[in-house]
Amino acid sequence: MVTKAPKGDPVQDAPKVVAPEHAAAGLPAIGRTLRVAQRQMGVRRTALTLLRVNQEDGFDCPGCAWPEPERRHTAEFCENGAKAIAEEATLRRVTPEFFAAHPVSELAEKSGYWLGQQGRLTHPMYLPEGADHYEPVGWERAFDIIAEEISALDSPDEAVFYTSGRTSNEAAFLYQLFARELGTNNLPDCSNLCHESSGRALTETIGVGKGSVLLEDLYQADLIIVAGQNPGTNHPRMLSALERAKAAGARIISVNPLPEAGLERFKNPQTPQGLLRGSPLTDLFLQIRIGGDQALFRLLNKLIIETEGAVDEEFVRQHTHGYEEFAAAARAADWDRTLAATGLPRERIEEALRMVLASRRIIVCWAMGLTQHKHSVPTIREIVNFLLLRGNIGRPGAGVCPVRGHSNVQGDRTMGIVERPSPAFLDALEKEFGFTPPRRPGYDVVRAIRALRDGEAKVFFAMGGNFVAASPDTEVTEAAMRRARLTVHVSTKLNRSHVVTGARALILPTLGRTERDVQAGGEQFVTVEDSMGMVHASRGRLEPASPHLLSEPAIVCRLARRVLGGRSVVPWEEFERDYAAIRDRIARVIPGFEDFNARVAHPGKGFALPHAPRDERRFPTATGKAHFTAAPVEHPEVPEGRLLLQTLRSHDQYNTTVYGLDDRYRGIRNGRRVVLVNPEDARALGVADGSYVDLVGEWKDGVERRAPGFRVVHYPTARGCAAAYYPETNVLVPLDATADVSNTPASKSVVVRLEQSAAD
Ligand SMILES: Nc1nc2c(c(=O)[nH]1)N[C@H]1C(S)=C(S)[C@@H](COP(=O)(O)OP(=O)(O)OC[C@H]3O[C@@H](n4cnc5c(=O)[nH]c(N)nc54)[C@H](O)[C@@H]3O)O[C@H]1N2
Ligand SMILES: Nc1nc2c(c(=O)[nH]1)N[C@H]1C(S)=C(S)[C@@H](COP(=O)(O)OP(=O)(O)OC[C@H]3O[C@@H](n4cnc5c(=O)[nH]c(N)nc54)[C@H](O)[C@@H]3O)O[C@H]1N2
Ligand SMILES: [Mo]
Repeated sequence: MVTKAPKGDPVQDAPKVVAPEHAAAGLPAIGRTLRVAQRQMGVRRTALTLLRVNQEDGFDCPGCAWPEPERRHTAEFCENGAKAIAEEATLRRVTPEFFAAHPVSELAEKSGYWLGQQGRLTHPMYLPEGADHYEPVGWERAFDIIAEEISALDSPDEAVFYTSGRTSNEAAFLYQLFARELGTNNLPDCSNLCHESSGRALTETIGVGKGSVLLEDLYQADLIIVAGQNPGTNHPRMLSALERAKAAGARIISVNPLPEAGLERFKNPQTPQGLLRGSPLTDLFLQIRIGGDQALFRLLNKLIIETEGAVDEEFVRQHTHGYEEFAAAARAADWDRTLAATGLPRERIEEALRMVLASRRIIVCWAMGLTQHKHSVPTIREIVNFLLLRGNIGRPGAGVCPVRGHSNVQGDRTMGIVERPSPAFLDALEKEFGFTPPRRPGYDVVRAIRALRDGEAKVFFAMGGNFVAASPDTEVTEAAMRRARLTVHVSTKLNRSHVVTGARALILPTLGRTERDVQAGGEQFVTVEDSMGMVHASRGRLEPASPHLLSEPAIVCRLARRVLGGRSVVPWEEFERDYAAIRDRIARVIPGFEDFNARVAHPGKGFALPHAPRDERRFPTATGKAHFTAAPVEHPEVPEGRLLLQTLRSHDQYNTTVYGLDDRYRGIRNGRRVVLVNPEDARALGVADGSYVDLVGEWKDGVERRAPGFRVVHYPTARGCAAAYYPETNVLVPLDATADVSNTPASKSVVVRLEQSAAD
């Protein structure tokens, strides 16, 4: 057994392990917040910036998509929101001199953490074919290069336009408008890697692919189930909402293979008593095996159906379709198979059932723990079945709550960033602008990678994000990217996608959320939509990181003018001048945005987008009713001697942006190459705590995927399961291992074996 770290980045490969914490937030979080922020921004800028987060006249936190409460605190942000802001408002800079000093071949050897730590991008940069150094380039020349490569394509479908979820509504609307006027629906986005499974399952069953609850509903719920989500790290402000819900009488069940600190106890830094004592949040912890959720909810559904008077028959009769077929499938659910699939003791499920039956109003919240499996779509449909049975959709205090990731990922979809747009949306675009948008479906993320790999796509353009690091099957994805003719990234910070490029590459530096955006028509603001369908304005206040930055809307407008030239029928110049002109068009194209400008004119006064199931118990499906569905129950099969690995986030990262090397709540310090393994499994496999292993992925294609040099940490995860951080483990997720229907990479269920790391 090797007990020493293998050679590698000495900073990153020296993890230390202490006991995990059992409570989230509290005073240490405040202290840490300020220290982290001051390191990047200095004291004065820290105070100025953090006080503007999520305030009525300030900017929307670029962290997560959790909504802001009506009554706001002066400090309406959290430790991790502050890290996201510090990362953007940092005083460090990546200048042309930096690129002159560091060839791309050298940068490609650096960790993502190192790249991100270098600071904000200040100039448009160009990597000519065959060159090893990025060089500064003027904006006009940059757009010429893109136009040159796009006009050399045989079809607009050879270009791919990716979006990450920080892009504002205004920029997103323009971006899809440009792609469609060019003639393609190739608009993959981070949703394809994220909540696509939720969108697909919900659209099919309730007719709207978004959550059906508002913040107020949480405070009225009797029971909140949080499944496959780690809010203490990824949506910390949700803990305040859960605390308030509990104070109003709600009970909470958490369903997770890991005991996550935030769900155990929450020390609210905004109330004195919270700081002192902290409140326990979870009433019942179901430590489920990875991928066991569909089986769990199916059995609960059977038990509800078999309980006299438990089904809301009136609701089922009036508002739903497919009950009989579903009920027959549910009755066939079997205790033994469920216990095997979930790894749960029978008493725990019985306790959960008692809590369900005692609750009139139930909300189910979830995130990536449910969406990134082969059977994610049927799992989420089963949750819909569960809620429909007792009439828990379309009444206060009840409903579905997929907790979205990026701060505007939901808004981007609303604006038409989607590779399979609805005919109604395309009709509205056509009517408003007078060109004929393409009707062929475009590529999602996985299909875009295949197209690049196979030489069918040649230009890759990204509005934000870090496509190469966020996508699965790192080696395949990087090779695909290198085959492109041109790769372009509109970015704020340096990342891996800038150094694994096509033959030519461009980096287009842009303004962040925190920064002042001044155009010919004056100072601008943008709008965003949170996880609960609330739309509001966001206005940056800081001086831009460099005078050479353009805003995202300005970049799209200039790109469109240059690429489309005289054949465009869209007034790009007017849109760049004044974003109100963009909002006027959004108001005419997208339902729910009527009087858009008037409704966001008053600071802090956002508005809720309509949601038929929530507002009127109306289900815009094919039958006009909510659909029960009866998919066969699945769960991942794990061969003897193997573990089921989930790839997840540490407390010190934002997706591929690594803020630091600690995962405080889980007791991991100074390192990210760790694999959490249940001590019993570790003993059975003969891997000692502190030893080093390679994670070797096993999949049906027979290709061996290897992530070398992970320190084993004995950790109380569910039996048979393991956990390690993304993106270091993306190399293990096969491109073709995706969720049925949604095509989302199954990055929470990777079968691996642990191999001793080679001694050095
Ligand atoms: N600070 C910070 N905030 C973020 C992000 C970030 O990286 N950092 N990312 C943002 C984005 S884009 C997103 S999508 C969200 C992600 O938010 P989360 O979904 O909370 O993120 P993950 O770290 O992937 O955590 C997945 C959780 O699901 C559990 N889980 C894994 N497999 C299963 C399963 O089969 N069943 C069940 N029941 N649970 C399971 C894991 O143990 C873990 O608690 O957060 C957003 N907010
Ligand atoms: N194995 C595994 N893979 C996963 C996941 C997982 O759980 N496991 N999660 C998936 C999920 S849920 C998601 S959402 C994706 C995330 O995928 P992406 O959204 O593509 O990745 P991010 O890491 O969020 O992107 C970070 C980059 O965005 C740029 N950026 C930041 N702010 C701005 C801005 O305001 N404007 C612009 N133009 N650029 C900006 C910066 O340059 C930064 O380097 O990853 C997915 N990949
Ligand atoms: Mo996400």
